[in-house]
Amino acid sequence: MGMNRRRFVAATLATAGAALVKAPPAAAASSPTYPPAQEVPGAVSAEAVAAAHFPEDFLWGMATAAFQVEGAWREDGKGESIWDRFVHTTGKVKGAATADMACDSYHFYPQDIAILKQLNQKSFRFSISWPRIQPDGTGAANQKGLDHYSRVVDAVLEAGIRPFCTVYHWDLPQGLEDRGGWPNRDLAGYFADYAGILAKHLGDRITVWAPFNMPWSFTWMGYGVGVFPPGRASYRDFLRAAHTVSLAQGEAFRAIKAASSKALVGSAYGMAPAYPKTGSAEDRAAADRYHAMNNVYFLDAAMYGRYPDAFVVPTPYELMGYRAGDDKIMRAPLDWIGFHYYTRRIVSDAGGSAHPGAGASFGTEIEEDTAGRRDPYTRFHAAMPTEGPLTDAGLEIWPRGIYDLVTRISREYNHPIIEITESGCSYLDSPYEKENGHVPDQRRIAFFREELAELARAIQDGARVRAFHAWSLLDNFEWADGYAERYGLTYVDFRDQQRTIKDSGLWYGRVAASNRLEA
Ligand code: IFM
Repeated sequence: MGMNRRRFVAATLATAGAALVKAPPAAAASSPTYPPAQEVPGAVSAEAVAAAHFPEDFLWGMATAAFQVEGAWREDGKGESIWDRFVHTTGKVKGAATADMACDSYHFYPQDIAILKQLNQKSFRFSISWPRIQPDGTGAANQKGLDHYSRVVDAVLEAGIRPFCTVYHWDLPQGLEDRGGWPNRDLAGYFADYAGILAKHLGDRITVWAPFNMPWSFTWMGYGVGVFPPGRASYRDFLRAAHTVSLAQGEAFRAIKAASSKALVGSAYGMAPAYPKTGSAEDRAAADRYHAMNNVYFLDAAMYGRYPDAFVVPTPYELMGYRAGDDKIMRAPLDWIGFHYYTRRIVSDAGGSAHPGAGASFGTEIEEDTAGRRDPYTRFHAAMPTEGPLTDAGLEIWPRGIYDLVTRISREYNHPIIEITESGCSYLDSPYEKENGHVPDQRRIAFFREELAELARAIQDGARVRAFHAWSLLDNFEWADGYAERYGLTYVDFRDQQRTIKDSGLWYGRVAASNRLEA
């Protein structure tokens, strides 16, 4: 009975999906006004925006992640993930929110892909839920899970869009956490098995793969600080988890390539350009340690088979569980380098103290730095400045940051092909009756316009950036913040799943069609 109903819902959506997208009429009255760009510190001039343009074959895209959008948390044989366990534990997530339904994209994917098509998108970065494929994290694949993603990939290709698969975006099968989680190095092998299954079944159609989304964030927030599942707060566990992930990245790279000769494997790292607080040698060295630990730790593990100089002590190999020969396992010369940009950091040396003082966490993009938690190994203090305007999530907007980050990675890694795998901002604008139901999110348009002007400048200066993915296609489940943040270029009414493309989405669609920002 339940199954019949589900089939009915899916079939109905496949044919009539578009009807659920409320297409707002042309923009009516203007949205709230904001100070002219020139008056905002860090803002990019109107002339620079007007001059910016992108290459003809630039891949405009949008990104999502399975746990944040799919819902259907125990459908078709899916197992429990650590995030399912976390959201079902009282007191962990704002508003007591769960992702049991989220955007229900498990059923609504045809409609979501139709939005991508309508907005002229060329690339769709999505993730696959490991517990849909292997409910406990090991063993035989669940055919229904594979079939689901096979249908998604077909629909993406049918829309003329490149499917970009993130293999892991944080939803570890709970069964593997029960075996010790990422600090257990056996997970590297299990992860490679899982990645190999995906490449074997989907690698005829997916050619672009990133093994991990933001490996520093989920190992640090989950094992070093404990604000994400599994909620541990131990520096040793963090180092061990990070090392297993480096091994897993290398193993998965080879497993994917072995199963699919077309595979091009890269990354989806979280990065923030780090500026030293003062010109002192100490602060400059601290900013370099930040860059090594938070930006390129996993990148160097892949490219060179070694970790960068992130520590003020000799690299703590024993603590991380490093074994002879691990350099060869970690090494995986990526075909391209992908990273996100949201905001920047000002970094200073934390001195001899292991406890440099209280800081704050603003979500997944900043390290938790609460008093007593900072480790004695990296000994830097990273703060998010507030010179530029803040988003509703409290992140500072600094368009120039993407220029500095992209040109640095380009320079330091010998001009690789780069993909921006995520960038975006949370604003809570909602459909406005007096503007015919439009979502007038002018601040998001300004955010992207100025940031993209700086990205165009980096390309002009020689960086080989081939893609940009806006986070996110949809408002969705924002981890420990539940539904209190809205990063979407499409508004989702979580009461009835109605999607309304925001003004920023319509604007971004015109940018994708014209390769210019004055769209
Ligand atoms: O929603 C997250 C995403 O899962 C990872 N990168 C940052 C986004 C916004 O916080």
